[in-house]
Amino acid sequence: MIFYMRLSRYFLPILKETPHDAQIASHRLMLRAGMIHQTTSGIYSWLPLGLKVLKNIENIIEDGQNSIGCNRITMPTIQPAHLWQESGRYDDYGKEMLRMKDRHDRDMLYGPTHEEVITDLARGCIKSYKHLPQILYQIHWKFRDEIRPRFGVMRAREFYMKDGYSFDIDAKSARETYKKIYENYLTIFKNMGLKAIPVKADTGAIGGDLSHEFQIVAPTGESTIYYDEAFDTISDANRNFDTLNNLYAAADEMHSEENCPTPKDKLKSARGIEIGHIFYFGKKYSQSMNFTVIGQDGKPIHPEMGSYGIGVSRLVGAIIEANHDDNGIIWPESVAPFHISLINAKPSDEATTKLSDDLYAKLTHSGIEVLYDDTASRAGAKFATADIIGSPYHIIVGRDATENGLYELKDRRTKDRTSLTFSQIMEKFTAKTVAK
Ligand code: P5A
Repeated sequence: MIFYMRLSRYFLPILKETPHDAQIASHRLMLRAGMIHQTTSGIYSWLPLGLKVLKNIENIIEDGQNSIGCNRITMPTIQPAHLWQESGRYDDYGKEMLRMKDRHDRDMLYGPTHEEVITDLARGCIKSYKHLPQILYQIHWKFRDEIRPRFGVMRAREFYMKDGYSFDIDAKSARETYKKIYENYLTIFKNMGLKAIPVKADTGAIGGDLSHEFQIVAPTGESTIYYDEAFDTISDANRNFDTLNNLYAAADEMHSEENCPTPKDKLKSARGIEIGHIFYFGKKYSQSMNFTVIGQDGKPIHPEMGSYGIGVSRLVGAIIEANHDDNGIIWPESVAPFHISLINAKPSDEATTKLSDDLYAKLTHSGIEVLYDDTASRAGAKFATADIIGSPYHIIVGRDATENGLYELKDRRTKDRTSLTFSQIMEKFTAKTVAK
Protein backbone atom coordinates (compact mmCIF):
# COMPACT_ATOMS: atom_id res chain seq x y z
CA MET A 1 0.00 0.00 0.00
CA ILE A 2 1.48 3.33 -0.95
CA PHE A 3 1.02 6.27 1.36
CA TYR A 4 1.20 9.98 0.64
CA MET A 5 0.18 13.02 2.60
CA ARG A 6 -0.23 16.78 2.64
CA LEU A 7 1.63 18.19 5.61
CA SER A 8 -1.33 20.51 6.36
CA ARG A 9 -3.36 17.40 7.21
CA TYR A 10 -0.63 15.27 8.74
CA PHE A 11 -0.25 14.70 12.47
CA LEU A 12 3.40 15.66 12.76
CA PRO A 13 4.17 17.45 16.03
CA ILE A 14 7.67 18.72 15.18
CA LEU A 15 9.59 20.06 18.18
CA LYS A 16 11.52 23.29 17.61
CA GLU A 17 13.62 22.92 20.74
CA THR A 18 16.04 20.07 21.33
CA PRO A 19 14.64 18.03 24.22
CA HIS A 20 17.34 18.33 26.90
CA ASP A 21 16.73 14.98 28.60
CA ALA A 22 17.43 13.04 25.39
CA GLN A 23 21.11 12.06 25.44
CA ILE A 24 21.65 10.44 22.05
CA ALA A 25 20.95 11.60 18.50
CA SER A 26 18.30 9.03 17.67
CA HIS A 27 16.26 9.80 20.78
CA ARG A 28 16.52 13.56 20.16
CA LEU A 29 15.63 13.23 16.48
CA MET A 30 12.72 10.85 17.04
CA LEU A 31 11.20 13.34 19.48
CA ARG A 32 11.99 16.37 17.31
CA ALA A 33 10.64 14.74 14.13
CA GLY A 34 7.37 13.91 15.86
CA MET A 35 7.85 10.14 15.56
CA ILE A 36 7.17 9.17 19.17
CA HIS A 37 5.70 10.63 22.32
CA GLN A 38 6.67 9.47 25.79
CA THR A 39 3.70 8.33 27.86
CA THR A 40 5.75 7.43 30.92
CA SER A 41 9.28 6.20 31.58
CA GLY A 42 10.29 3.71 28.85
CA ILE A 43 6.76 3.61 27.38
CA TYR A 44 5.98 5.41 24.14
CA SER A 45 3.17 6.18 21.75
CA TRP A 46 4.15 5.89 18.11
CA LEU A 47 2.93 8.80 15.97
CA PRO A 48 2.25 8.48 12.22
CA LEU A 49 5.81 9.16 11.01
CA GLY A 50 7.35 6.78 13.56
CA LEU A 51 4.71 4.14 12.96
CA LYS A 52 5.36 4.25 9.21
CA VAL A 53 9.07 3.48 9.74
CA LEU A 54 8.27 0.78 12.30
CA LYS A 55 5.93 -0.88 9.76
CA ASN A 56 8.50 -0.61 6.96
CA ILE A 57 11.04 -2.39 9.16
CA GLU A 58 8.44 -4.97 10.17
CA ASN A 59 7.66 -5.64 6.48
CA ILE A 60 11.33 -6.21 5.62
CA ILE A 61 11.59 -8.69 8.51
CA GLU A 62 8.35 -10.44 7.55
CA ASP A 63 9.41 -10.77 3.88
CA GLY A 64 12.80 -12.11 4.97
CA GLN A 65 11.42 -14.66 7.41
CA ASN A 66 8.70 -15.83 5.01
CA SER A 67 11.33 -16.31 2.28
CA ILE A 68 12.91 -19.14 4.32
CA GLY A 69 9.59 -20.76 5.16
CA CYS A 70 8.88 -19.35 8.63
CA ASN A 71 5.21 -19.07 9.60
CA ARG A 72 3.89 -15.90 11.22
CA ILE A 73 1.52 -16.15 14.18
CA THR A 74 0.52 -13.84 17.03
CA MET A 75 0.59 -14.91 20.66
CA PRO A 76 -1.00 -13.16 23.64
CA THR A 77 0.86 -10.36 25.41
CA ILE A 78 -0.63 -11.44 28.76
CA GLN A 79 0.52 -14.88 29.90
CA PRO A 80 -0.45 -17.18 32.77
CA ALA A 81 2.26 -17.65 35.43
CA HIS A 82 1.76 -21.43 35.52
CA LEU A 83 3.59 -21.90 32.20
CA TRP A 84 6.65 -20.19 33.66
CA GLN A 85 6.36 -22.25 36.83
CA GLU A 86 6.46 -25.33 34.61
CA SER A 87 9.64 -24.23 32.81
CA GLY A 88 11.18 -23.16 36.12
CA ARG A 89 11.80 -19.56 35.06
CA TYR A 90 9.02 -17.86 37.05
CA ASP A 91 11.09 -17.10 40.13
CA ASP A 92 14.41 -16.63 38.30
CA TYR A 93 13.20 -13.91 35.96
CA GLY A 94 13.04 -11.37 38.79
CA LYS A 95 11.84 -7.80 38.73
CA GLU A 96 12.07 -7.34 34.99
CA MET A 97 8.86 -9.34 34.71
CA LEU A 98 5.72 -7.28 35.22
CA ARG A 99 3.42 -9.46 37.30
CA MET A 100 -0.30 -9.05 37.92
CA LYS A 101 -3.37 -10.91 39.14
CA ASP A 102 -6.63 -11.38 37.27
CA ARG A 103 -10.09 -11.11 38.89
CA HIS A 104 -9.91 -14.75 40.00
CA ASP A 105 -6.66 -14.05 41.80
CA ARG A 106 -4.68 -16.03 39.25
CA ASP A 107 -1.07 -14.97 38.67
CA MET A 108 -0.51 -13.44 35.25
CA LEU A 109 2.31 -11.52 33.62
CA TYR A 110 2.99 -9.26 30.65
CA GLY A 111 5.21 -11.35 28.37
CA PRO A 112 8.92 -10.37 28.31
CA THR A 113 9.50 -13.24 25.82
CA HIS A 114 7.51 -16.25 24.61
CA GLU A 115 9.50 -19.50 24.94
CA GLU A 116 6.92 -20.91 27.40
CA VAL A 117 3.84 -19.87 25.43
CA ILE A 118 5.22 -21.29 22.19
CA THR A 119 6.27 -24.57 23.83
CA ASP A 120 2.75 -24.91 25.21
CA LEU A 121 1.33 -24.12 21.77
CA ALA A 122 3.66 -26.58 20.06
CA ARG A 123 2.90 -29.44 22.45
CA GLY A 124 -0.79 -28.91 21.65
CA CYS A 125 -0.34 -28.77 17.87
CA ILE A 126 2.82 -30.64 16.82
CA LYS A 127 2.51 -34.38 17.41
CA SER A 128 4.81 -36.10 14.95
CA TYR A 129 8.34 -35.88 13.53
CA LYS A 130 6.56 -35.50 10.17
CA HIS A 131 5.61 -31.92 11.14
CA LEU A 132 9.23 -30.95 11.81
CA PRO A 133 11.25 -28.88 11.21
CA GLN A 134 9.04 -25.90 11.90
CA ILE A 135 9.81 -22.21 12.54
CA LEU A 136 7.07 -20.00 13.98
CA TYR A 137 7.42 -16.28 14.64
CA GLN A 138 5.50 -13.26 15.74
CA ILE A 139 6.09 -9.53 15.65
CA HIS A 140 4.55 -8.12 18.76
CA TRP A 141 4.90 -5.97 21.89
CA LYS A 142 6.91 -7.13 24.88
CA PHE A 143 7.27 -5.69 28.34
CA ARG A 144 10.43 -5.78 30.46
CA ASP A 145 10.55 -3.62 33.53
CA GLU A 146 14.10 -2.47 32.76
CA ILE A 147 15.87 -0.98 35.75
CA ARG A 148 17.26 1.87 33.63
CA PRO A 149 15.09 2.55 30.60
CA ARG A 150 17.02 5.03 28.47
CA PHE A 151 17.87 6.35 25.04
CA GLY A 152 14.20 6.40 23.99
CA VAL A 153 13.17 3.30 22.06
CA MET A 154 16.65 1.77 22.38
CA ARG A 155 16.14 0.51 25.92
CA ALA A 156 12.44 0.82 26.51
CA ARG A 157 10.16 -1.04 28.90
CA GLU A 158 7.51 -1.71 26.26
CA PHE A 159 9.08 -2.56 22.91
CA TYR A 160 8.31 -4.26 19.61
CA MET A 161 10.14 -7.53 18.91
CA LYS A 162 10.27 -10.15 16.21
CA ASP A 163 10.55 -13.38 18.13
CA GLY A 164 10.87 -16.68 16.30
CA TYR A 165 11.05 -20.23 17.64
CA SER A 166 12.33 -23.35 15.89
CA PHE A 167 11.50 -27.02 16.40
CA ASP A 168 13.67 -29.82 15.02
CA ILE A 169 13.81 -33.56 15.51
CA ASP A 170 17.54 -33.75 16.30
CA ALA A 171 20.58 -31.62 17.06
CA LYS A 172 21.96 -31.83 13.52
CA SER A 173 18.76 -30.50 11.99
CA ALA A 174 18.51 -27.83 14.74
CA ARG A 175 22.00 -26.55 13.94
CA GLU A 176 21.05 -26.33 10.23
CA THR A 177 18.01 -24.30 11.21
CA TYR A 178 20.15 -22.02 13.41
CA LYS A 179 22.53 -21.46 10.51
CA LYS A 180 19.70 -20.73 8.09
CA ILE A 181 18.22 -18.09 10.40
CA TYR A 182 21.66 -16.57 11.10
CA GLU A 183 22.13 -16.04 7.35
CA ASN A 184 18.55 -14.82 6.95
CA TYR A 185 19.30 -12.16 9.58
CA LEU A 186 22.32 -10.94 7.61
CA THR A 187 20.05 -10.46 4.57
CA ILE A 188 17.28 -8.79 6.57
CA PHE A 189 19.70 -6.27 8.09
CA LYS A 190 21.35 -5.63 4.74
CA ASN A 191 17.92 -4.86 3.31
CA MET A 192 17.63 -2.08 5.91
CA GLY A 193 20.99 -0.63 4.92
CA LEU A 194 22.83 -2.11 7.94
CA LYS A 195 25.95 -4.22 8.13
CA ALA A 196 25.49 -6.37 11.23
CA ILE A 197 28.32 -8.17 12.99
CA PRO A 198 27.26 -11.47 14.57
CA VAL A 199 29.20 -11.89 17.81
CA LYS A 200 29.32 -14.94 20.08
CA ALA A 201 27.10 -14.24 23.03
CA ASP A 202 26.04 -15.35 26.45
CA THR A 203 22.69 -17.18 26.58
CA GLY A 204 21.62 -15.48 29.84
CA ALA A 205 18.03 -15.91 30.97
CA ILE A 206 17.02 -17.72 27.77
CA GLY A 207 19.52 -20.56 28.32
CA GLY A 208 21.33 -22.86 25.89
CA ASP A 209 24.78 -23.48 24.45
CA LEU A 210 24.98 -21.57 21.17
CA SER A 211 24.13 -17.93 20.76
CA HIS A 212 24.96 -14.88 18.64
CA GLU A 213 24.12 -11.24 19.05
CA PHE A 214 23.81 -9.14 15.89
CA GLN A 215 25.52 -5.84 16.55
CA ILE A 216 25.95 -2.66 14.57
CA VAL A 217 28.88 -0.46 15.40
CA ALA A 218 27.87 2.95 16.80
CA PRO A 219 29.64 5.18 19.33
CA THR A 220 26.43 5.45 21.36
CA GLY A 221 25.93 1.66 21.59
CA GLU A 222 25.43 0.15 25.02
CA SER A 223 27.54 -2.98 24.40
CA THR A 224 31.27 -3.42 23.93
CA ILE A 225 32.24 -5.90 21.22
CA TYR A 226 35.55 -7.39 20.07
CA TYR A 227 35.99 -8.53 16.50
CA ASP A 228 38.52 -9.44 13.85
CA GLU A 229 39.16 -6.46 11.58
CA ALA A 230 38.37 -8.75 8.61
CA PHE A 231 34.67 -8.13 9.37
CA ASP A 232 35.07 -4.61 8.02
CA THR A 233 36.36 -5.70 4.64
CA ILE A 234 34.58 -8.97 3.93
CA SER A 235 32.35 -8.64 0.86
CA ASP A 236 28.57 -9.07 1.00
CA ALA A 237 28.84 -12.19 -1.13
CA ASN A 238 31.09 -13.84 1.47
CA ARG A 239 28.98 -12.95 4.47
CA ASN A 240 27.70 -16.43 5.36
CA PHE A 241 27.67 -18.54 8.52
CA ASP A 242 30.75 -20.64 7.75
CA THR A 243 32.99 -17.70 6.87
CA LEU A 244 31.84 -15.32 9.60
CA ASN A 245 31.64 -17.89 12.37
CA ASN A 246 35.27 -18.79 11.73
CA LEU A 247 36.31 -15.21 12.42
CA TYR A 248 36.62 -14.07 15.99
CA ALA A 249 33.82 -11.81 17.26
CA ALA A 250 32.60 -11.80 20.83
CA ALA A 251 30.39 -9.81 23.15
CA ASP A 252 32.11 -8.23 26.17
CA GLU A 253 31.19 -10.99 28.64
CA MET A 254 32.42 -13.73 26.26
CA HIS A 255 35.74 -12.11 25.43
CA SER A 256 38.94 -13.10 27.17
CA GLU A 257 42.23 -11.54 26.18
CA GLU A 258 44.26 -14.69 26.93
CA ASN A 259 42.11 -17.01 24.82
CA CYS A 260 41.49 -14.69 21.88
CA PRO A 261 42.88 -16.31 18.71
CA THR A 262 43.04 -13.01 16.81
CA PRO A 263 46.36 -11.19 17.21
CA LYS A 264 46.10 -7.90 19.12
CA ASP A 265 46.90 -5.73 16.10
CA LYS A 266 44.05 -7.30 14.11
CA LEU A 267 41.50 -7.17 16.90
CA LYS A 268 39.04 -4.30 17.00
CA SER A 269 37.00 -3.20 19.96
CA ALA A 270 33.98 -0.97 19.47
CA ARG A 271 30.67 0.11 20.93
CA GLY A 272 27.72 -1.72 19.43
CA ILE A 273 23.94 -1.67 19.36
CA GLU A 274 22.42 -5.13 19.72
CA ILE A 275 19.69 -5.36 17.07
CA GLY A 276 19.16 -9.12 17.20
CA HIS A 277 19.96 -12.13 19.34
CA ILE A 278 19.60 -15.82 18.50
CA PHE A 279 19.78 -18.88 20.76
CA TYR A 280 20.02 -22.63 20.33
CA PHE A 281 18.98 -24.24 23.59
CA GLY A 282 18.16 -27.80 22.63
CA LYS A 283 15.68 -29.58 24.86
CA LYS A 284 15.62 -27.03 27.70
CA TYR A 285 11.94 -26.16 27.31
CA SER A 286 10.68 -29.29 25.55
CA GLN A 287 11.98 -31.32 28.49
CA SER A 288 10.91 -29.08 31.36
CA MET A 289 7.45 -28.56 29.81
CA ASN A 290 7.15 -32.13 28.66
CA PHE A 291 6.70 -31.52 24.93
CA THR A 292 7.18 -34.65 22.87
CA VAL A 293 6.50 -35.72 19.31
CA ILE A 294 6.37 -39.25 17.96
CA GLY A 295 9.71 -40.06 16.34
CA GLN A 296 10.33 -42.20 13.26
CA ASP A 297 10.66 -45.29 15.47
CA GLY A 298 7.26 -44.64 17.06
CA LYS A 299 8.77 -43.53 20.38
CA PRO A 300 8.17 -40.07 21.95
CA ILE A 301 11.05 -37.63 21.65
CA HIS A 302 11.67 -34.11 22.99
CA PRO A 303 12.22 -31.75 20.04
CA GLU A 304 15.29 -29.49 19.81
CA MET A 305 14.46 -25.81 20.01
CA GLY A 306 15.94 -22.38 19.43
CA SER A 307 14.69 -18.80 19.70
CA TYR A 308 15.51 -15.85 17.49
CA GLY A 309 14.89 -12.19 18.33
CA ILE A 310 15.07 -8.91 16.45
CA GLY A 311 14.55 -5.60 18.24
CA VAL A 312 12.11 -4.04 15.79
CA SER A 313 11.44 -0.79 17.67
CA ARG A 314 15.11 -0.56 18.73
CA LEU A 315 16.03 -0.78 15.03
CA VAL A 316 14.24 2.52 14.34
CA GLY A 317 16.67 4.20 16.76
CA ALA A 318 19.64 2.12 15.59
CA ILE A 319 19.09 3.05 11.94
CA ILE A 320 18.95 6.73 12.91
CA GLU A 321 22.17 6.39 14.93
CA ALA A 322 23.82 5.08 11.76
CA ASN A 323 22.14 7.57 9.41
CA HIS A 324 21.96 11.21 10.49
CA ASP A 325 23.79 14.53 10.35
CA ASP A 326 23.55 17.79 12.29
CA ASN A 327 20.36 18.74 10.47
CA GLY A 328 18.39 15.57 11.02
CA ILE A 329 17.66 12.02 9.90
CA ILE A 330 18.85 10.56 6.57
CA TRP A 331 16.67 7.51 5.92
CA PRO A 332 17.98 4.60 3.86
CA GLU A 333 15.47 4.28 0.99
CA SER A 334 14.15 0.88 2.09
CA VAL A 335 12.83 2.13 5.43
CA ALA A 336 12.11 5.81 4.65
CA PRO A 337 8.63 6.91 5.75
CA PHE A 338 8.38 8.98 2.55
CA HIS A 339 10.54 8.78 -0.53
CA ILE A 340 10.19 12.46 -1.36
CA SER A 341 9.52 15.63 0.62
CA LEU A 342 7.87 18.02 -1.85
CA ILE A 343 8.15 21.66 -0.84
CA ASN A 344 6.02 24.49 -2.10
CA ALA A 345 8.45 27.35 -1.41
CA LYS A 346 5.95 30.11 -2.28
CA PRO A 347 2.56 28.95 -1.02
CA SER A 348 1.08 32.46 -1.30
CA ASP A 349 1.71 32.42 -5.07
CA GLU A 350 -1.02 30.83 -7.15
CA ALA A 351 1.21 29.69 -10.02
CA THR A 352 3.74 28.01 -7.69
CA THR A 353 0.94 26.31 -5.80
CA LYS A 354 -0.58 25.03 -9.05
CA LEU A 355 2.73 23.53 -10.17
CA SER A 356 3.30 21.98 -6.73
CA ASP A 357 -0.20 20.49 -6.67
CA ASP A 358 0.29 19.08 -10.18
CA LEU A 359 3.61 17.48 -9.34
CA TYR A 360 2.17 16.01 -6.13
CA ALA A 361 -0.74 14.50 -8.09
CA LYS A 362 1.54 13.06 -10.79
CA LEU A 363 4.07 11.56 -8.38
CA THR A 364 1.45 9.99 -6.12
CA HIS A 365 -0.45 8.58 -9.10
CA SER A 366 2.78 6.89 -10.12
CA GLY A 367 2.91 5.15 -6.76
CA ILE A 368 5.57 7.31 -5.14
CA GLU A 369 5.33 8.09 -1.43
CA VAL A 370 5.41 11.87 -1.09
CA LEU A 371 5.05 14.16 1.89
CA TYR A 372 3.86 17.44 0.40
CA ASP A 373 4.61 20.54 2.45
CA ASP A 374 1.67 22.66 1.35
CA THR A 375 1.58 24.71 4.56
CA ALA A 376 1.88 28.51 4.78
CA SER A 377 5.25 28.38 6.62
CA ARG A 378 8.21 30.24 5.18
CA ALA A 379 10.58 28.35 2.89
CA GLY A 380 13.45 28.27 5.44
CA ALA A 381 11.26 26.57 8.04
CA LYS A 382 10.08 24.05 5.45
CA PHE A 383 13.65 23.15 4.48
CA ALA A 384 14.53 22.62 8.16
CA THR A 385 11.50 20.37 8.68
CA ALA A 386 12.32 18.34 5.56
CA ASP A 387 15.90 17.92 6.79
CA ILE A 388 14.79 16.67 10.22
CA ILE A 389 12.29 14.18 8.73
CA GLY A 390 14.99 12.93 6.38
CA SER A 391 13.20 11.78 3.22
CA PRO A 392 15.92 10.62 0.79
CA TYR A 393 14.91 13.28 -1.78
CA HIS A 394 13.54 16.80 -1.50
CA ILE A 395 11.92 18.61 -4.42
CA ILE A 396 11.57 22.36 -4.13
CA VAL A 397 9.05 24.23 -6.24
CA GLY A 398 9.83 27.96 -6.29
CA ARG A 399 10.43 30.82 -8.67
CA ASP A 400 12.64 28.74 -10.97
CA ALA A 401 9.64 26.48 -11.59
CA THR A 402 7.18 29.22 -12.55
CA GLU A 403 9.74 31.18 -14.58
CA ASN A 404 11.88 28.45 -16.18
CA GLY A 405 10.04 25.18 -15.61
CA LEU A 406 12.83 23.94 -13.36
CA TYR A 407 12.40 22.08 -10.05
CA GLU A 408 15.21 21.78 -7.55
CA LEU A 409 16.04 18.23 -6.49
CA LYS A 410 18.10 17.75 -3.33
CA ASP A 411 19.68 14.45 -2.36
CA ARG A 412 19.37 14.41 1.46
CA ARG A 413 22.47 12.25 1.98
CA THR A 414 24.95 13.91 -0.39
CA LYS A 415 23.28 17.34 -0.23
CA ASP A 416 23.73 17.51 -4.04
CA ARG A 417 21.29 19.83 -5.76
CA THR A 418 20.21 19.64 -9.39
CA SER A 419 17.62 21.48 -11.43
CA LEU A 420 15.30 19.22 -13.38
CA THR A 421 12.30 19.68 -15.65
CA PHE A 422 8.95 18.15 -14.78
CA SER A 423 9.46 15.25 -17.17
CA GLN A 424 13.02 14.61 -15.94
CA ILE A 425 11.66 14.32 -12.39
CA MET A 426 8.93 11.92 -13.46
CA GLU A 427 11.44 9.89 -15.41
CA LYS A 428 13.86 9.67 -12.48
CA PHE A 429 11.31 8.56 -9.93
CA THR A 430 8.99 6.43 -12.03
CA ALA A 431 11.90 4.49 -13.57
CA LYS A 432 12.90 3.62 -10.00
CA THR A 433 9.45 2.38 -9.06
CA VAL A 434 9.27 0.15 -12.13
CA ALA A 435 12.75 -1.24 -11.42
CA LYS A 436 11.57 -2.31 -7.95
C1 P5A B 1 14.91 -14.39 21.37
C2 P5A B 1 13.50 -14.25 20.90
C3 P5A B 1 15.04 -12.98 23.45
O1 P5A B 1 14.18 -12.45 24.13
N1 P5A B 1 13.51 -14.83 23.16
C4 P5A B 1 12.64 -14.64 22.03
C5 P5A B 1 14.84 -14.38 22.88
N2 P5A B 1 16.19 -12.39 23.16
S1 P5A B 1 16.67 -10.95 23.69
O2 P5A B 1 18.04 -10.78 23.30
O3 P5A B 1 16.41 -10.80 25.07
O4 P5A B 1 15.81 -9.89 22.93
C6 P5A B 1 15.79 -9.85 21.50
C7 P5A B 1 16.07 -8.46 20.98
O5 P5A B 1 15.10 -7.55 21.48
C8 P5A B 1 15.68 -6.26 21.61
N3 P5A B 1 15.46 -5.76 22.99
C9 P5A B 1 15.02 -4.53 23.29
N4 P5A B 1 14.65 -3.49 22.52
C10 P5A B 1 14.24 -2.36 23.13
N5 P5A B 1 14.18 -2.22 24.47
C11 P5A B 1 14.53 -3.23 25.30
N6 P5A B 1 14.43 -3.08 26.62
C12 P5A B 1 14.97 -4.46 24.71
N7 P5A B 1 15.39 -5.66 25.20
C13 P5A B 1 15.68 -6.43 24.14
C14 P5A B 1 17.16 -6.39 21.31
O6 P5A B 1 17.39 -5.98 19.98
C15 P5A B 1 17.40 -7.88 21.44
O7 P5A B 1 18.44 -8.33 20.61
